[in-house]
Amino acid sequence: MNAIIVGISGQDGSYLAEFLLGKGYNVCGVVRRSSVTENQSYRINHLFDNPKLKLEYGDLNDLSSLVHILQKHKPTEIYNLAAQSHVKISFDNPIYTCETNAIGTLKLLEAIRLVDIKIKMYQASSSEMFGNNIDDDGYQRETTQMSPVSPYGCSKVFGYNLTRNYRNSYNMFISNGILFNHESPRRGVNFVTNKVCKMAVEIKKGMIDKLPLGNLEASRDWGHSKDYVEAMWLMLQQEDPDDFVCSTGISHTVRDLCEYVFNKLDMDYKDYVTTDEKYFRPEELRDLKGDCSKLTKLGWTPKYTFETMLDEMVEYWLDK
Ligand code: NAP
Ligand code: G4F
Repeated sequence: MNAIIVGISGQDGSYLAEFLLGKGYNVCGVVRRSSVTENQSYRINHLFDNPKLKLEYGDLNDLSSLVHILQKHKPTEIYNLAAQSHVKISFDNPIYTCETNAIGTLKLLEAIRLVDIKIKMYQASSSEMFGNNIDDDGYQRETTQMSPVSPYGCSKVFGYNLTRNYRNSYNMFISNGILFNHESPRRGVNFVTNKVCKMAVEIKKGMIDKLPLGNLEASRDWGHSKDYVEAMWLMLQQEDPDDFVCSTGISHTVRDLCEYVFNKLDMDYKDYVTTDEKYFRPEELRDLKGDCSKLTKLGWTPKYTFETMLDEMVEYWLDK
């Protein structure tokens, strides 16, 4: 039970590390060199006393670092969570996004092929890959056609296709989790849920006056990261590798999100939320709603609802 998490310092990486350590795994986290290490590790500082956790410097863009880490830690499972994960920023930095998310994934696949082809791999694929395609019943699922509408979505389709190609060509155990949006108090504050929770609390405390947002009508299927990392692990415990959608099946607009969070703080979002062109994307993904029935057949069910997740996030910022 040796797991490597590439991207351990991110939202999902930190919850997955907690989950795997709780199951008795030896966990090696791959972190990038940063000039401000304390900022980089704030999500995982509380795990540092655990002797089963080790960190290694490495980068998805550096094949030699990946090969050395795999040779040293001899993992049975690898979770590839590393990415430039912000959709809007992928329009500003498309080449970096594709080099990391697409070619970086290829480098990890090659490292596994070079070191030990029997290592199981989880690939963090995304509902962003579907773009604006929706099945007739209003859902996206494993069979829905993929037509991404952002450099990020394109990079993830590359990673998804390549992992399937390696699975079929070399008989490797690689599963894609096609995860819909998932959030938590550990979510980056430039993603819309945590931005709204943090800034609504700041308005409540009199620290700021307004909350500028982009498209309020976009709708997303929002779940909790803690629930979704359990699904990642479950996918690697199956007899055979496969691809699975992970979602709640319920979607809300950004406007609904604002209404819920501001109501919770006894405020009316209409008094504070403004729109600013700079938060709109050149091409927008309008609606996401996932059908995760294939995954629920493995026994997965989310514990959080949209409301309990936002309650936790608002409480976090109130405490802070
Ligand atoms: P996140 O918080 O942005 O974390 C991304 C992680 O990747 C961080 O640890 C980051 O390290 C690391 N990273 C970035 N570039 C790297 C590189 N070149 N080499 C090594 N590590 C690198 O993202 P998340 O929300 O946890 O998401 C995890 C994965 O799931 C990502 O691949 C994301 O695209 C995918 N995904 C997320 C969602 C979602 O709603 N959260 C949905 C579908 C798919 P630093 O701390 O050094 O930046
Ligand atoms: O929170 P977001 O930035 O997440 P987005 O773009 O859906 O991407 C997230 O989910 C994907 C899964 O589908 C992941 F693969 C990806 O890594 C990431 O985790 O934006 C959500 C929606 C968008 O429609 C955006 O246009 O909120 C809208 N929005 C409106 N105002 C805003 C804002 N988004 C951000 N980040 N900031 C705003 O001010």
